[in-house]
Amino acid sequence: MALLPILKFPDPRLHKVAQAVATVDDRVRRLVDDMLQTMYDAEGVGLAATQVDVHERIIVMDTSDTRDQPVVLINPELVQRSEAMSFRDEGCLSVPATYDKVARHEQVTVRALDRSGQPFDMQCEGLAAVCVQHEMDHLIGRVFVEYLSPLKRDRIRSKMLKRAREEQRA
Ligand code: GNR
Ligand code: NI
Repeated sequence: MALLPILKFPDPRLHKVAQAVATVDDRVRRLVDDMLQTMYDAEGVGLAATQVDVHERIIVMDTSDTRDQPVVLINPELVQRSEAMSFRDEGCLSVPATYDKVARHEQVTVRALDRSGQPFDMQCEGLAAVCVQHEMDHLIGRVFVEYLSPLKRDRIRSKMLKRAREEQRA
């Protein structure tokens, strides 16, 4: 297993659209394992392949308190969304130290392939529902800051570019 570097906003590669996985083979399983290790190491609740510069429809998540319930979603599709929406604070490993409220469907059902290539449905609510929608946005090149006002987004962009410059000098 390996830790993968996570792209940081405003990297243009975060806006690429991921392609469906054709076959769930050992290559995909190795990537999934590396993504899980990267997610746990970064203390995230989810990670989309886009964030590690792999533009395939793969998500890993773990919204358990005990951090021992990994979920793998390959070629995920939302098959149900509640009409009810709610605003919750979101953060993103690609936008460190930035949190703001985003409107999401309260409940969603996601259909995906697991790591053995078997299809399954998962009903989500609470943090898991927020996380699934956040990760599926990554797969279509969308970062949560795009839901914020242009003013906030530009402030975040400037803050991130400043941090990147400082890290380069350090
Ligand atoms: O770790 C994460 N926490 C989080 C909190 C609220 C809403 C969404 C998330 S996802 C984020 C990890 C990440 O960036 N996934 O793409
Ligand atoms: Ni994210």
